[in-house]
Amino acid sequence: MKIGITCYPTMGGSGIIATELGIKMAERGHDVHFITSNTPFRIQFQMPNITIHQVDVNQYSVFQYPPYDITLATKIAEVINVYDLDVLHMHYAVPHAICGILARQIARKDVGIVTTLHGTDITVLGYDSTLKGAIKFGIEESDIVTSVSNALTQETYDIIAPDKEINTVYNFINEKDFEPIDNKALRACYGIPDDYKVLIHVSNFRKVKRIQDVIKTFSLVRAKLKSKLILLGDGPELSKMRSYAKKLGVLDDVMFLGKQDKVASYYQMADLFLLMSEKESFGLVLLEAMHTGVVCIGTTAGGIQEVIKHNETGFIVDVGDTVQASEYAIELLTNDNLYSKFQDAMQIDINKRFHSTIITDQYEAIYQSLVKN
Ligand code: GMT
Repeated sequence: MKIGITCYPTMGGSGIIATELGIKMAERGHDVHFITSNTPFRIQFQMPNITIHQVDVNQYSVFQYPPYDITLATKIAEVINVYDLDVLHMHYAVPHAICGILARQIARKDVGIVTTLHGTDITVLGYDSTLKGAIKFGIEESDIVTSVSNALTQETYDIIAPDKEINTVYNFINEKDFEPIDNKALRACYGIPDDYKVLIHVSNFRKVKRIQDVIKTFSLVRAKLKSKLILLGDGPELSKMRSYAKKLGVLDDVMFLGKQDKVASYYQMADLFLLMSEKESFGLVLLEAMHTGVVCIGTTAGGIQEVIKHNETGFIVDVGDTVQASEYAIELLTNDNLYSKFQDAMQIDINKRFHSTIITDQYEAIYQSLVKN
C-alpha cells in the first residue's frame, strides 16, 4: 500500500505513535509518505520505504496568520496525486483531519482517510465552540475514525456527538527502545546513592499533568524513604514547579532534567513512575515505563485505567489524591515481592494487549479495508 501520514512531528505522544506506526508499515514493505511541517523526530537516519514531504508555509506579508492548514492540504493533495496514495492517516483532529478531507477534494482522487483522535483534540478543543463544528466535520467525513482508548471514544461521543462509529485502537511502543535493564551506572553518574529509591515522571509540563501532585506525592514518600524524583520534559509549568518543590523543601532531591531524547535510560534508573494527570486519553509514557520494568501509579483520568490494571499491574488513585498515591508508592518500594509480582503481571499484560505487532496488524487491516483496487 501507499500510505500518507500527517502528524505533529515534534516530541509528543501523537507524533511518536504516528512515526512508529509509519516505520512499522515501511518495515512491512509499504510505501510511507510523511507529510509534516518537519522531519518527525524519531526518524533520525535514512529508512527504506519512507519519504518525508516538508510543508513550507508562505509567510507573505499580507497574512496576519500564515495559512498552515491550506498549505498542508495542498501539499497532501500533491503527494496523493504524484505518488498515487491509497490511504491517508491523519493524527490529531485539528487541523489534520480537516486538512485530509480538503486535500482529497483538491486532489480529486478518492483516497481513503483514517483519522486518529489522540486526546486534547477532543477533551480540550472539543469544548471550544470556535472549533467544535470543524472537529465534528473532520470525524464524520473521515472514512474510518480511531481513538486511542475506550475512555476517549466515549468522551468523543459525549462532547462532539458525531454521527460516526469510532473504533478504539490502543497505542504501542517500539519494544526494542525500552529494554528492562537496571542502569546503575547512570544512577552513579547522577550521584544517586545505591540505597535511594528513584521516582520518575515524564511529560510536556502542561497544567493537565498536575505535576504539583507528582511533587507532593514525592515529598510524602521522601519523608519516609531515602528517595529522588526525576522530572523529564519541559513546558509551561516548569518554573512554577521548581518553586513548588522549593516551597515543599524537596528541591535538592528533585532532578529537573529537561527534554531528553533517550528517555529509556532514565526509566532504567527508576523504581516507580507517577502519572497524576487530570486529563489523559492513554498515557504513552506508562507503556514506555512498564516495558522498561518500572511499575506505575496513575489516576482515574481518561484511559489511564485501561493501561494500568489497579492492584494487578500498578495502582490507580483519584485525581489529586497524593496521600493515597504516596501510600501505594511506599508499599511498592518497600515490598520486593509485591513489586516483582506487579512487574511479572505487567509484562504479560502489555505484551497481550499493547504489543506493537498486534496494534500494527489492526491498523494495517484498517488501511487494507480502504484500498480501492
Ligand atoms: O492530546 C494531547 O495533549 C497531545 C498528545 C500528544 O501529542 O502527546 O497527547 C495525547 O496523545 C498521546 C498519544 O496518543 C496519549 O498517550 C496522551 O495520553 C494524550 N494526552 C492527553 O490526553 C492529555
